[in-house]
Amino acid sequence: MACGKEDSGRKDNSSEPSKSSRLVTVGYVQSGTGSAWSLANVESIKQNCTEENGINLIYECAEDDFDTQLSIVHSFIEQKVDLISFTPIVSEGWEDVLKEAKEAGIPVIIMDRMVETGDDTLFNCWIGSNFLLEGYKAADWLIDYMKSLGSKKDKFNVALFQGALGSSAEVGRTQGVEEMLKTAGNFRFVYKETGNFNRAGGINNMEKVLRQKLDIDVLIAENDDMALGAIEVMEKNGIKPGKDIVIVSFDGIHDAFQAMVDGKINCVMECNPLTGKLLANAVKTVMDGNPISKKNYVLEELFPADTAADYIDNRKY
Ligand code: GZL
Repeated sequence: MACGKEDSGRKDNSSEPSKSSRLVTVGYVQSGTGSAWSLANVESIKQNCTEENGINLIYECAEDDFDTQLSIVHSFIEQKVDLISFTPIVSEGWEDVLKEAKEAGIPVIIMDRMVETGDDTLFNCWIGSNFLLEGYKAADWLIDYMKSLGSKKDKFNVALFQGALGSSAEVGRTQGVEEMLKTAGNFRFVYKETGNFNRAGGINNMEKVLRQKLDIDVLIAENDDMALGAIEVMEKNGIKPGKDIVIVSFDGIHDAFQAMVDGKINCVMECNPLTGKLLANAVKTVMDGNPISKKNYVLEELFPADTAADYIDNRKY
């Protein structure tokens, strides 16, 4: 199928078959693949954005480099793809390239993380998670859990391992947990650093916490890969994860559920990566010129450790 402008379904085509019934060329660029979550997300997109579903997918990965991601989106515009989609590494800095796509008449679907452009006409729709709510839910659970331990401490020391700084996932989770725990009054953040959503980041930060001889009651890791890295370091140093240090994490990958079953993580806030079908459906809707909500939130739940055994066998990532 030509992916030229005239074939991209943006004209009135009432007399022709639905454009979405013909192959649509979609340029998709993933932020990176450094976490199990992102690998599951890529798999879901590749499994659903297929020719059987009317899509010719051009898949690229920016490997967590924002300039690379921008240049890949520019290349999609030059290739005159029918539609552009991406998971923005960071929220800022998207105005120019999105204006270029708009001027080229190429629709844009943003996945997972959000962009901050101040002009939501620069994209057709967004499908992803409510990261602020994720942070609130995780913190809310933690407040009750620490109360249930009956500790005599008036303040709990918290280490926060943040995700990729400036990503809406990191911004939302950080804001959510900080607001809730500061309001609760009996938590203080004694360590706060990014671990870039990867296992090495969890290892490096936990080693730094130990070098600084910080007395930590709680670790909040903004994704499971960092939590699992931290657990590795804790166990090497005779610290019992989930007991000596309460651990709350985000994503809900299988290994995190196993860690909860093993008593090493106390609670996981799910962040659903299985959005490939939602993207494929949104492509059809947009290319047919049908209305679509600007923001589409995926469903996700909070999993305290005592529920993990009931769910682990059904986890899909
Ligand atoms: C959140 C997603 C985050 C995950 C990390 O939707 O952008 O990026 O929480 C991933 O695991 O690296």
